[in-house]
Amino acid sequence: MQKLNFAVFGTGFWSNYQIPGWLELGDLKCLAAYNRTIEKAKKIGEKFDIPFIYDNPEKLIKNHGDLDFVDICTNVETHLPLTKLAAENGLDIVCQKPMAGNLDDAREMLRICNHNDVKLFINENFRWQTPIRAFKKIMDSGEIGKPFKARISFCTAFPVFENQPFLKEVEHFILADVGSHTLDLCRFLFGEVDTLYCQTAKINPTIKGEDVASILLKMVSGLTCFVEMSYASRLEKDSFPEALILLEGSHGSIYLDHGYEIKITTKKGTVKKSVEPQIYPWVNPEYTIVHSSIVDCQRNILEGLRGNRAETTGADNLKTAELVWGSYRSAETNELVRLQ
Ligand code: 89V
Repeated sequence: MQKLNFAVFGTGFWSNYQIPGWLELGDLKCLAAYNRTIEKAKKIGEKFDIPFIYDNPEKLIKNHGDLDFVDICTNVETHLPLTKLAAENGLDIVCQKPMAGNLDDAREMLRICNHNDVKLFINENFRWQTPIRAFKKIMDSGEIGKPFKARISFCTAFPVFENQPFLKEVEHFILADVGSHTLDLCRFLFGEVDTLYCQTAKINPTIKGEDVASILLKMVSGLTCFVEMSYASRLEKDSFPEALILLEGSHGSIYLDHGYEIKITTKKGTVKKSVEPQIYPWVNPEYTIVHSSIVDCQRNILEGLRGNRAETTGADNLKTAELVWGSYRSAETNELVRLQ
């Protein structure tokens, strides 16, 4: 297998997990890292033995004609300009979620990549979590009959701003940051969306954006799905960073509970299965399931980079972005938004 060389753009919190995720897959070399604050890039360079460090992305690309792709994990407003830079230089792109800071930018990223004939993938990892893959398998087995109703919850009081302080300043917070994941889960499990209605709230007075969102979706299949997310929820058991999912079907239900436990209930009773993720030594224990799923997501993207099918392409993730920005529109206008 041909070894692929890549550069990482952005050496903040997520690069500590994105880079070792790639290195788990073998046949990959991180040649260079860029960050606008060079000291941060140097730190990550030392940690992961990256030979070339830059505070100028143009220079990085100019100096490294041997790159195969770039992994963009900078703040969201730079996703479009960095995608443009990489695409115009013929490099394939892997970009952190949310894809862009608005729908026009997301569409433009896709257009630029198509125009320059380079591949674009979004590092959307929640759908790669081991319990969620197991959940889908059980659903697809038909054991609970025809699904008609679901609920996806990501409600927590986890102090997310300690690791990602910039999230305090963003105008669009929870729908963009967490909704990108939960709405993508909805599409992954239940297919495309017909209509949605959303309400948001800001509970934490020290942040700029919304920290609570409730969305009711009607899927093309007819199933209704309630998606709720909150960083203002002080609950008996904090489930961060797990998404809890309940699905009801004509013959029973499936519940993905805290601690990676799946409960299948039919007329015969309830069967419990524990679906633990693989734990890598470099994961942050507060984010285990999310960081572990990075490897499976990147393995699939690597397939895509090598010319095979991958799930979280730019074109696919644009549909998730349409749900995120459709939810903002619904909350703003207090109206139902039609997707199809
Ligand atoms: O993946 C993310 O963007 C993180 C979360 C904690 C939701 O996993 O913000």
